[in-house]
Amino acid sequence: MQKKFAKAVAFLSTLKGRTLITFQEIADPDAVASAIALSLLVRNCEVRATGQVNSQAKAVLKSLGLAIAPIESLDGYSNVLIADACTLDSFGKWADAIGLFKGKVAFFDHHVHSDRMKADFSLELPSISSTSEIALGILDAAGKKADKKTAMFLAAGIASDTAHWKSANDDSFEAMARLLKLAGRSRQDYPKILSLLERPANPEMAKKKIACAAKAKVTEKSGIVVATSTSDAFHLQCAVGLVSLGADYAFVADEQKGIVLAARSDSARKSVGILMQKVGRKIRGSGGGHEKVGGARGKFSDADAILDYCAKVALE
Ligand SMILES: [Mn+2]
Repeated sequence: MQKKFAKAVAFLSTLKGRTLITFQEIADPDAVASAIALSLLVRNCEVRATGQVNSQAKAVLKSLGLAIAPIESLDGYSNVLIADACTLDSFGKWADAIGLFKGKVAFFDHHVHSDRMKADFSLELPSISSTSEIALGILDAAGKKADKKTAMFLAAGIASDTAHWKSANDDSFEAMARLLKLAGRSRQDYPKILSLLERPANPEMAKKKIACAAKAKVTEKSGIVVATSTSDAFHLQCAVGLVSLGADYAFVADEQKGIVLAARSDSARKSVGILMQKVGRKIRGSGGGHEKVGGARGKFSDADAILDYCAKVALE
């Protein structure tokens, strides 16, 4: 791992000209934090958003007195660095421009995906629970200490991406302890992070999650429960909702958008990212994700047939 971080430092030190650092369209605290951390290592760079940041990232930015402007154009940049994403379709309206970008492109990510973008450099570490930990590893390898705000943001990135430690490992706890000391503004940093990440529930999301659960189909084999359903919004939250009701694996499809989102329980064994690579191939698109959540995008006209396929691969 140390060698990989050192390679990333070496790559970053070769960059010439202006550098854009960005992340997925609806960026979470992990994406924004790792982009900000990488910016400490690149001369002449700007962190800009491809779309919006989510409500948690917004809350953290506001509490730290930071703001991130949207990308206006790729003209004038010699390099584009991507934090916490590895596929072009993550970038919404900027997908084509980033795909056609003539300068250097690199990504730093912890997702697994079957359709990774081409890059001049990539650091892909799916065994690490957040890109914030990857960014901290790169800062360490460069001998650069995170300032207080960056440390606080990285701590929020880890807390949010590990879903409050559910997918954490011993390294995550060590990184978190160190970041909280670096943030060091008060002894209240951790409760502050938790309060920023706990955004008020969105009533529209609650309605979609309940409707999705109400029409779910349940399959059980040898004690493993798979729930499948459809929704036209908040797909991932719907899948996570089905898992919170007790499903080991949950898949939520949307025929119109050609997507399937998935989640699994802590006790289920299969990597959702790897399952969704299979599902992505099945729907003539691509898929991937994390150990416990993931998604696939492609084309299908029969959601029931695809959801049956999802249940089959989860149970086989
Ligand atoms: Mn992440």
